[in-house]
Formats: sequence, structure tokens, C-alpha cells
Amino acid sequence: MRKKIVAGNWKMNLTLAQGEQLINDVLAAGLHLKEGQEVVFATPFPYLVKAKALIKNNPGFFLASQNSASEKSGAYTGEVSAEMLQSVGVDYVILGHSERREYFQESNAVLAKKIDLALANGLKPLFCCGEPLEVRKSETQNEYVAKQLEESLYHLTVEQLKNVVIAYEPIWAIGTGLTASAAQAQDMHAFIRAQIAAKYGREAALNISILYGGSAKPGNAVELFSCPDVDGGLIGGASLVAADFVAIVKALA
Ligand code: 3PY
Repeated sequence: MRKKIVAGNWKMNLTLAQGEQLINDVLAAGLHLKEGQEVVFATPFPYLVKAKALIKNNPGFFLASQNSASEKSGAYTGEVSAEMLQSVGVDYVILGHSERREYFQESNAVLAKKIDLALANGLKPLFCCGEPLEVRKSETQNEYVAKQLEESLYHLTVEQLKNVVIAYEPIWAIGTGLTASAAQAQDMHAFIRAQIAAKYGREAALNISILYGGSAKPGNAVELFSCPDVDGGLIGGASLVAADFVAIVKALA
């Protein structure tokens, strides 16, 4: 059975004290996670160690970084390697978020390198894909996303793929308040799963978790998560407010 995941992508928000408060409030909400359900906090780098200490002893809660370096180690001022992240107990790493692709020119090829390093160091890539508005308008979103999958993921073995989670994040729905309708999300998730099936086989496709991201909030989470191919969400703004994040996690049920 594939995992159902709600991951909060804090982006470049909150102080350490605010982040601690947020995690403590979510933990105190008494969420009863079912088997196979996971909650992930993707905090800024400086908070990872503290966040790990807060979530330890809370089954079902995991930690993610929002990025990792495309090189193993060495003279790369300002970069944080997969090995470093692993050494402080990080479980997942978000790779390929559209903000990284757009503002930091991360190509599908660079992302393939980051994915390899993440996997080699025991981190699970939470790989983001998704199309910009003009692509959606021209109705070529399937081709666009298929190319992202092909160029960043398809060099992996089926064994490696077991440790990858995919997040579909239509760029036109990120930070815009627009959300893909449940039908649009389901269509793309089913397409992604079919692509994985064609490349890796039916079992791999049935087992991979595909999250929806892009202005997911308490008001639309239940509908989105009830789609058969939507296995949870990568949550931006709403992950910064404990009550909203908790409500979204509860929508998994
Ligand atoms: C959003 O919800 O806007 C996101 O970018 C989640 O990663």
C-alpha cells in the first residue's frame, strides 16, 4: 500500500522560535496518524537539527530539507550536501520545486544529479514537477511533465524509485491562490502514474506516492485527497499556520 503524505514546505519563512512553536502546536493537536500516513516538516536548513529533536518519539512525523547540493562535497560556498543532511537526521529532500527551477536555474539534468546524491545518502527525494500557465493554456502539460520525469528520474532503477515521492505542482497554482481543480489534479496524477507504469511496471506505479502541491488549503484538501491518484499534498502557505496544517493532515483520513 502506498504512503499518504502531507508535507509542509515552509520555504524561507519563520524564525526558529516561530518554527518551534509551529511544530509543537502540530504535535500537540493529537493527530492520530493511520498506518502508512506521514507528516513531513520541510524547514529551512538552520532549523533542521532542532526540528529533528522536536519530532523524535513521534511516529509518523518526518523531516525534510528544501534543497540539497548537486555536488558531493568540497569548495561550494553556501551549499549543503546530501551527506550533511543525512548526518543530522533528515529523511526527505524536496528537489525540483518550481521556485528552485525558476530563480536558481535548476535544470532537469542538475536535478537528476541531486536525486542521485540524495538516494546515495539515504535521503528520499520529494521530486516536484509541474507546468507553467502558458503550457497549461496550450494543453501540452502532459508532454511537459513527461519530459521532467524522463530527464530527472528515468535513469533510476526500479529499486531506487521505491524511495522517491513525486509532487505535482502546477506552477500557475503556486503562491497565486489558484488551485488545480480536483479533476485537473486527478487527470495529471493518473497520467504520471501511467508514465511510471510504462517505464517501471504496474507494481512500481501502484506503490509510488504522488502528492499535489499548489495552494492546497483546508478548504480544498478533502476534495483533492479523495481523488484516487492523489496521495496527499505538498503544502506551502497553509503549512505555516498550525490549525490549517492540522486540518489538511486530517483530510488524509
Ligand atoms: C505551494 O503550495 O504554493 C507550494 O509551493 C508548495 O510547495
